[in-house]
Amino acid sequence: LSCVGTVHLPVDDMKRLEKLVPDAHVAPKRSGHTGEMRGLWLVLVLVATAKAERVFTGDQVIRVNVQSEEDIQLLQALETQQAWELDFWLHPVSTELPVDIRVPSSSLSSVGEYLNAHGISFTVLIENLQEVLDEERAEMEQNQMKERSTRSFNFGAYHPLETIYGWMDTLVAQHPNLVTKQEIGRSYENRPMYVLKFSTGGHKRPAIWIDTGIHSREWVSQATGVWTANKIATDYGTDASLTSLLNSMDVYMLILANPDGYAYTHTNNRMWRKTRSKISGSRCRGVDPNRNWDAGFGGPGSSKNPCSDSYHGPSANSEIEVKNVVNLIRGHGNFKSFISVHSYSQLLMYPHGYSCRSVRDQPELDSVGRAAVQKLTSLYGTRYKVGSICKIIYQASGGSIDWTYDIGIKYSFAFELRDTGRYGFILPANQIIPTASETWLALKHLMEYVRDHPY
Ligand code: 0X9
Ligand code: ZN
Repeated sequence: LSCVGTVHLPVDDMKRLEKLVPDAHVAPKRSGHTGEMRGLWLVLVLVATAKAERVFTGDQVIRVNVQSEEDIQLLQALETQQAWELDFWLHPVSTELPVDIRVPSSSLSSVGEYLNAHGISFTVLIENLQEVLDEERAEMEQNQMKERSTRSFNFGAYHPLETIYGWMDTLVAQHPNLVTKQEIGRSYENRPMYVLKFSTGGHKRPAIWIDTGIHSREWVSQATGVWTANKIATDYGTDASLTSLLNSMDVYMLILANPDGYAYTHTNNRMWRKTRSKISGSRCRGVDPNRNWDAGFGGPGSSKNPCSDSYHGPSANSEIEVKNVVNLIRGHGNFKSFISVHSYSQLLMYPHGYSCRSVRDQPELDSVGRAAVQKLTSLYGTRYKVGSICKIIYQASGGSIDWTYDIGIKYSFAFELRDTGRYGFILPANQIIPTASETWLALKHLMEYVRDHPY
């Protein structure tokens, strides 16, 4: 991959950065460009337009070194302005946390000047986002051909929605006495939303919920969901602890919690995070499905601007994808644990996000979380932080696990999987299986704890 680790770009090098970056709306005027190359560019641009797929040529992902409260305020001002179309992968919240920003190529010089003028330094995490995306796409297509010829499914690869839905049927067919597929409703664009239910019998046994991919661009989340579902199905009957768990409890997995968004990341915009619903009175589409739950809805850490990536939506549960889950959880009434899987940052979090005051079960949730993360780390040494959403990342209102906790599902957790920013949302496929394998140890610990602590 073309990613260079952390190439330090001192403030003095800003001039060089500017030279590297063509100005907004001006054709690249690098000296080496021949007419032929320009023709090639044109073809590439036309092909991309025909496919309606957004390209990120020259976009960079930068990591800003935050030193002071003043820096945070300056970055927050940067986030509120919309002219430069910045995509904050990690938001400016405290001096302890990095701030990662995808900067469109046309805004690189402006952003550079802004940071430079305020004496804020940064490093480049991804030099040319499109190169990394091209690599990811090529790898995916290669894998698709291989899977077709070998009639197999590669858990170490990213897959489009249709392939994942097809694989679900295979899993159900292979484990008919354990796994069923239930449609919990349709998405805004009328895609079915499937839950995989792992059950050995009984009626509405105490249950554990796991969802992945509520934010569509966090691909390692959905891929981890697929691997995990397969792991549960294959280990039942051989892993004694998992077997005992499934003999008294059910597990529900919603692997594509945001199917429209996921399809859109494959066809139109790899960086899409939200749903795809139309917002009346706005040219922008989509609601952040993790700001749309009925818990502190519309409060701090969510946006009322439909063009924002953290737009909370017109009302709580306005998104059918959220509503479908709410209906299932409420209708069931016996969920003991709700686990939502995101990426990235390597965190295991518990409620609340809408408030920084400790919840009643804070000590217990914290110690269970710590024990789970210890298991995770034991596999490859991957380091995780544990804490409440509000305290370890940022205040965020309308999140799923806040709602589930507040309706009485005590063991509500959210993961932020790998990495800590080298690749961010574009985690290479060769990290899927290691990520899923280590996460499994934490998930298993949480599930066993829930089994052993009925309430
Ligand atoms: O901001 C978010 O929604 C999550 N971070 S992410 O970068 N994946 O978007 C964190 C939210 C914590 N989880 C829940 N509130 N469920
Ligand atoms: Zn997320």
